[in-house]
Amino acid sequence: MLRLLSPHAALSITHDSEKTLVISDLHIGWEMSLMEEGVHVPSQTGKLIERLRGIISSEKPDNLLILGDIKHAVAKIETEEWRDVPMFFDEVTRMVPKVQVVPGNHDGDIEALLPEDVTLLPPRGITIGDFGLFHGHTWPFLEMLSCRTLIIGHVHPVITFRDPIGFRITRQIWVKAPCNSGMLARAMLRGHGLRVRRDESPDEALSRLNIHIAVGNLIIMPSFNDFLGGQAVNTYGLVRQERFKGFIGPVLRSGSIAFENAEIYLLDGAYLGSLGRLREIMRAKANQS
Ligand SMILES: [Mn+2]
Repeated sequence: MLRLLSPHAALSITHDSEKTLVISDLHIGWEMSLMEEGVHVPSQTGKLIERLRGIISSEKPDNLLILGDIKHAVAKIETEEWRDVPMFFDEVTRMVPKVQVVPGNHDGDIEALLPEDVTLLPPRGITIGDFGLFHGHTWPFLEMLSCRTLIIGHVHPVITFRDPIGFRITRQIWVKAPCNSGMLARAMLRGHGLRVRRDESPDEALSRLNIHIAVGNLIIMPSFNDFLGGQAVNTYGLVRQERFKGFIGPVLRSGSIAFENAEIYLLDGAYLGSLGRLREIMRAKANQS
């Protein structure tokens, strides 16, 4: 069973009487990269820890799963990260019995920063019951095609619009999109370097591997660090913007995700409508002005 923990960028999955709290995209050390731009923002790590403490004390999960991008610097470890990442895990491992990390694209060398009691999972993710969870910058395990729902982070989805005065409003969102399982299966088989014979369907190729396709939708999590920038899904869409093409990850790029029919929710749970409808509103406005 999955629950969105509004108003937080967090969800919980209960499976076999174990409750897992899931968050994504902490980007610890992000303030340092702003500093290089000349903007001085004090470390936000303490705030992230306190917010997480609040959620954990009310939800009482057995397990905390962090879906990638713990830290901000991609390949190296910044000075501030050497301090803040261990501090974060030091606090967090005292709040919850088990902590697991799926590495994201920003988590190069993350092992060096993780205490021993934190489990580092493979970048291809983890399956919990009917849910397949991975960061989103790389293909997940092929076996996850048999999960009903895939859950990723990575893109920090937001919605943005202008009010009548012209002020820009940006809010973090949840995206729940239908997924064409056949198309995704074909793309994933290719991504894993497996050939589908011309005379067989992806279903047949996968059933030879004992995998039965069940995937029906994809959830994109908002970033737990609410200070970060995000991708405005209603103005540019997720895949269309050229400079994000490489970034967006193979699953979103596969053409199998029906973004136009995606359901968009604010963090407080309010349903805003389908992404297609929200985009239409944007386009109509643009034509007016
Ligand atoms: Mn990422």
